[in-house]
Amino acid sequence: EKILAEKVLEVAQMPLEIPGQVRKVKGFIERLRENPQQLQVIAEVKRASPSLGAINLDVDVLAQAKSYETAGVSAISVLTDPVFFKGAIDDLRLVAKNVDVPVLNKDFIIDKKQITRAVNSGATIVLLIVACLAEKDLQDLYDYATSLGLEVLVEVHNAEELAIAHRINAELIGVNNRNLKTFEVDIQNSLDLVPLQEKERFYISESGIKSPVEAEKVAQDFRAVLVGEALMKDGNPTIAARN
Ligand code: IGP
Repeated sequence: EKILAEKVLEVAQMPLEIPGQVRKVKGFIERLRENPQQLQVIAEVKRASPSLGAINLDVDVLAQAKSYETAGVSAISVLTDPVFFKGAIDDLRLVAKNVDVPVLNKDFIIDKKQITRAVNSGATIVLLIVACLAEKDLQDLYDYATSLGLEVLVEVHNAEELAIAHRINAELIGVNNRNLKTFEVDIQNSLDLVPLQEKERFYISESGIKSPVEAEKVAQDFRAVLVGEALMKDGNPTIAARN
C-alpha cells in the first residue's frame, strides 16, 4: 500500500506521451515456443529492494545487462521504481538501446502513462500485478498494452489471483514466490499452483531462485524463472536447464 501511494504521486507527475512503435526484437513468447524443453531465464537488474535494502547500488547497469545477454537469457527485467527499488527509467532506456533481447519494464503499473513510457523507452514487455489492481483496471491496462504490441507478464501470488489472470486471458503468467506482506519467499508457492495451470498459457516462477537447486524444482512445470538478487550478487546467469 505504501508503494501504491507513492506510485500515485509519481504517475501524477508523468507527462502524457504518444506511444511509438515497439522496439523490434524477437518476442519473449516466441523464444519460449522455440525452446520447449529448456527452462528459460529472465534476468533482472535490481539495485535494491524493500526486503533487502541495498543489493548492488552502484552496479554498472550496461555491463550487467550485457553479461546477461551474453549468457543467453531470454529477456532482461529492469526495475524502474525510483523510491523502493532505486531503479530508473533511464536504466531501462540504456539497457534496451544496447541489447537484442526483450526487455521487461518491472514496476507497479497503475496507469496507461506508465505503459506508454515503457514502449517509448524500449521495453517490449510490461508487468501487471493482479494484487495491485481492480480487475476492470487490470483488463483495461492489459488490453491497452497488447494493443500497442507489447507482451504482458501478469503476476499472481495465489489461486484467486491466478483465476483473475486466466479470466483476462493472460498468455504470460508469473507466479511470485515472495509474499508481498511478509516478504518471505517460498518456491512452494509456484508448485502449489501447478494443478491450476492451463495448457495454452506460459507460466514463469518469480523470486527466490537462488541457485540451480531452486530452478530444478520448478523446471518441470514452468517455462522460465525470473531471477534478480542471485544474479546481482554474483553475475552468473547460466542457471540450470531441464533436459
Ligand atoms: C526477482 P529475486 O528474489 O530473484 O530478487 O526476485 C523478481 O521476481 C522480483 O524482483 C519481483 C518484483 C516483483 C519486484 C517479482 N515481482 C514486483 C518488484 C515488483
